[in-house]
Amino acid sequence: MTTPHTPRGALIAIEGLDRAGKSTQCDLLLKRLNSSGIPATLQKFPDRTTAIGTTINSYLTSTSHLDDQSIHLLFSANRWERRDSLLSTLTSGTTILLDRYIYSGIVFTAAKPKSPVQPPNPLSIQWCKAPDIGLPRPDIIIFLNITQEDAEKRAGFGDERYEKKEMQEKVRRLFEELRGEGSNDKGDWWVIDAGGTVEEVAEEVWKGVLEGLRRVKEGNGEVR
Ligand code: T5A
Ligand code: NA
Repeated sequence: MTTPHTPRGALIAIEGLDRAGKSTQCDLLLKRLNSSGIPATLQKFPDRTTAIGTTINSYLTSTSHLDDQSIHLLFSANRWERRDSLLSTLTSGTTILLDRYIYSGIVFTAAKPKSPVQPPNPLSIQWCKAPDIGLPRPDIIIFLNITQEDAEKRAGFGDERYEKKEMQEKVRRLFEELRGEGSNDKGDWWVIDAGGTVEEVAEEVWKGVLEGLRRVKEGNGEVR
């Protein structure tokens, strides 16, 4: 006898440069999914509500200092502390939207200028990826692509530590590098022009989400 089971939810990451409109799109998407009868929830990273997240928040708002390696590991730990809850939510049939995930974690650290006191190549992409190995992999990564010019026009740009032109340009190049790797691998990345109106971007994001849901339906039920 077969037991009826709930198909798992999809794990959908929304990534992009600072001010690309990730949080705006996540909020719209959450409403659209739930009103379409697809149970969904939102998980933002960094999750500033936990003890680790509080430390990350004071670092980002420049009220505290940490060395580059320590803050990198804290960003990762902030994802690990949510791993069990992500997995049980997916298993219960609820789709999860991730407002940033491991990809932001990798590129924002790897984009940092090298300090003369660090050992050789301490912030290589390989080093940056290591602590996140074993976290659930998204079914699709929706990348909101915005020009530096458009990002700077948006409200709030420049408030936090990494919102500087030079840093953002490096982040942009590193994201391109990561996407290049992903293109050999099931086309995980879904790149969207985020320079349009909120509604235009939302329509494109929706297509990416439907693709993510389709992949889960056709998959073997296991989280990747
Ligand atoms: N980080 C993050 C790491 O270094 N390592 C990690 O592991 C992780 C997870 C904070 C920083 O942490 C770094 C990366 C970041 O530098 P955060 O908390 O996600 O990360 O940052 P936030 O400040 O919350 O978000 P962003 O700056 O990235 O902005 P969003 O979410 O991309 O943009 P959003 O939606 O808030 O919109 C920005 C403004 O633009 C308007 C909105 O109304 C808002 O005013 N807007 C639009 N305007 C015109 N047209 C559109 N289509 C628009 N869409 C939005
Ligand atoms: Na945001």
